[in-house]
Parts: sequence; structure tokens; C-alpha cells
Amino acid sequence: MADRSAVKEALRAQRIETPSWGYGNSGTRFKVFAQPGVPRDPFEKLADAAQVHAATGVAPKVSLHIPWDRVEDYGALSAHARELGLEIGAINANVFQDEDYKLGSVTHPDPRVRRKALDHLLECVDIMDATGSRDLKLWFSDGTNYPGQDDISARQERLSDALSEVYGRLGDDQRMLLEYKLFEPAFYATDVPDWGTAYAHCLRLGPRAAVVVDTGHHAPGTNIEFIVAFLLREGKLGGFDFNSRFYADDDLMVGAADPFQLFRILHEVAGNGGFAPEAGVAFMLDQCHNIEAKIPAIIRSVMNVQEATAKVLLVDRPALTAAQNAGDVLGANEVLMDAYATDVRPLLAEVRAEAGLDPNPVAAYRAGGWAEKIVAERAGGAQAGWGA
Ligand code: LRH
Ligand code: MN
Ligand code: MN
Repeated sequence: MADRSAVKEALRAQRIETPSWGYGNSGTRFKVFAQPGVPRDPFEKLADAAQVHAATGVAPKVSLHIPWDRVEDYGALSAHARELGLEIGAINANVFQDEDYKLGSVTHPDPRVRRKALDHLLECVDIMDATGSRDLKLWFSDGTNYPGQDDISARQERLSDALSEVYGRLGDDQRMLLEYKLFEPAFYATDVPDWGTAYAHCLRLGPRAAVVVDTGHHAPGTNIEFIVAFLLREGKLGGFDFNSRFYADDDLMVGAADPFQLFRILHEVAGNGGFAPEAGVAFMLDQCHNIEAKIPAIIRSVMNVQEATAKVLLVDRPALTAAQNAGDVLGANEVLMDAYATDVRPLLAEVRAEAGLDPNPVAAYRAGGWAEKIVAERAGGAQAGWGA
């Protein structure tokens, strides 16, 4: 059996980063259902994130998305974060919501558009300097819709040039995290469609470039845990964008659609040293809450990651290795399934109580009166930037 106090210690040390856009109004291309009390600016998004951290104790970092979170004074924004007990997490660049980007951003055939996209990425590094953020997170919507539309290799070359320039601009303690996604909005050939492409670019760039695995960005049936194990082994797993999907890039709450997949992924994280701070894996959420209340949904998502983490930490590793080495197929599988079947909610309640938190974070949030306060005080909440 795994050492219970070591498991508790690891759960206490875990950090889960929440996305600023999860706090704003969002929807699909069909409809955005506005909710009362949503934040009107990035300062209020941070105030909501502070509620998630207060309830869970493990969510002090908040990812920003530029320009959705553009402000005059980033120093003031990070000071506000610090006053709330928070830190600015990854800076997510956005080179996909401008007329100019119809044919791509950094891979666009027109050098003027490429320069504009690159300037935005460099601006994001300036924002990292001003906020103390460690990670620049890049996702490119670039790609083509029709065979022959553009030259696949030329686009890779343009991508590589842009990434090199941004990489060269990073400070010593800053990293570039490159996301991949198999399709959408480009439907024929996406320029960074898979982990192999992202990995190859990161490898060429150097040690401060690593891959982000967004759990919603794969074809159905993809073995994401294999990708995670491989990247960790190579020192190239920069982090996760956690969410759940039933069909494509659904952005639903992590652990909601397939908690067993989340367990399998985190089992590889545990087995390859990915929970150690020096591994540098950022555990981020990338979700939107279109129809459910946002803050409690984010608290639930944090708890879902914690529950899956607790289960993988409970895997009896020596018994697993012994069964694997003995070729005991069913025995090895049983060791893993035993951990998965464990109800870890009492253990997590204990960890929270020992940290001076309410054992039930959602109930604590509901009892705190924040939901009523923001409905009363905020009118005309901002859209997350999604589904306009
Ligand atoms: C793209 C993506 C990427 C964006 C975020 C809002 O689908 O996952 O991480 O920055 O959505
Ligand atoms: Mn993402
Ligand atoms: Mn996505």
C-alpha cells in the first residue's frame, strides 16, 4: 500500500492553475448565455479566482489570455493578484481572432500579417516581464482548408522562424509552451496538429520550449497517456490544458466525461516524476462554463483533478512493478483498478481539514455569500472571448 502521509503531502503540494476566461461569459457559436454577476474586467476575474483558491487552497495561479485580459497597467494587475494571494500564471497569446488571420498568423503567406502576429507574441513576453509570469502559451489556429491552398512545408518554415524569434526573446526563467490541436478552425491541414509536430519544434528550439497537452485536442480514441509518458521521458511536457470532451474541443469540466482517462493520464505523470516541482509540469485548466455556474464549476474541476491525483498516488507501485515483471497481466491491471476504485473523498476531506479549509469546497463557497455579492454588485459582465 502507498504511504498515506506521503500521499497527503503530495496532495497538499499540488497546484492547479485556473483560466481567466473560465470566469467570463462563454457559449457556442449558436448562443452565449450571459450569467448575472460575471466579471467585467480582468481585476474582477482575479477576484473570482481568489474564491476558488480560498475554497480549495491549491489554485493560486491564474492564466491570462491576451487580448481578452488586456489592461493599461500589468504591474497593477499583478499587484492586485498578489493582494488576493494569487499569482499570474501562463500568458496565452491570441493570434486567431483578427480579420488579418483568415489565412493564418505566423504561417500566413503575407509577411505583413506574419510580422503582426509575431509582434503580438513578443508583446506577450513583455506582459510576462511585467507580471512575473513564467510561461508563454502558444496555440495557433493556422492551417489550410483545401489541398493546394498553400505549401505545407513553407508554412512549417514560417512557423519555425517565428518560434525561433520569440524563443530568443525569452528571459532565462521564462518558457515557451506549444499547444497542438488536430483540427479546427482549419479543416484540411493544421500547422501544429499533433504532439509530434509540437515536440519537433520544441526540440529544435531548446530546453525552454515544451509541449502542452490539451486533453480536448485529440482524435477520439487517442491514447493521451502514451503521449504524456513519452513527453515526460524526454523532458518535454510543459503542462496540461485540462478539460473534458465528448466530441471535439468541447471544453467541459475536466474529469466530467471520462474520469478514468484523467486517472490514466495522471498515472503516467506520477510514474514519470511529473508531480515533482522540478519537472516543471503546469497543471492548468482550459475550460469554459457555458450553462453552469462558473465559480463552483471551477472549484469542482480542481477537485476532480485532486481526486484523480489522489487515486494515482494510491497505486501500489511495488505490487504493480512486481506483477508487470512477472508478466501477470490480470494482476497488474487489478493493482491499477484497485486504486481507481478507491473512494478518495474522505482522504481529501482530511487533507483540507488539516490545512484549515472546509472539507467541502463547493459548500464552503456557497455559504460564503460571494455569488450573491457579485450578482448585486456587477452588471454587464464581460464575455470570455469565446463563442461571440
Ligand atoms: C484552443 C485553446 C487554446 C486557446 C484556448 C482558449 O482551442 O485550447 O488553448 O488559447 O483554447
Ligand atoms: Mn488549450
Ligand atoms: Mn481548445
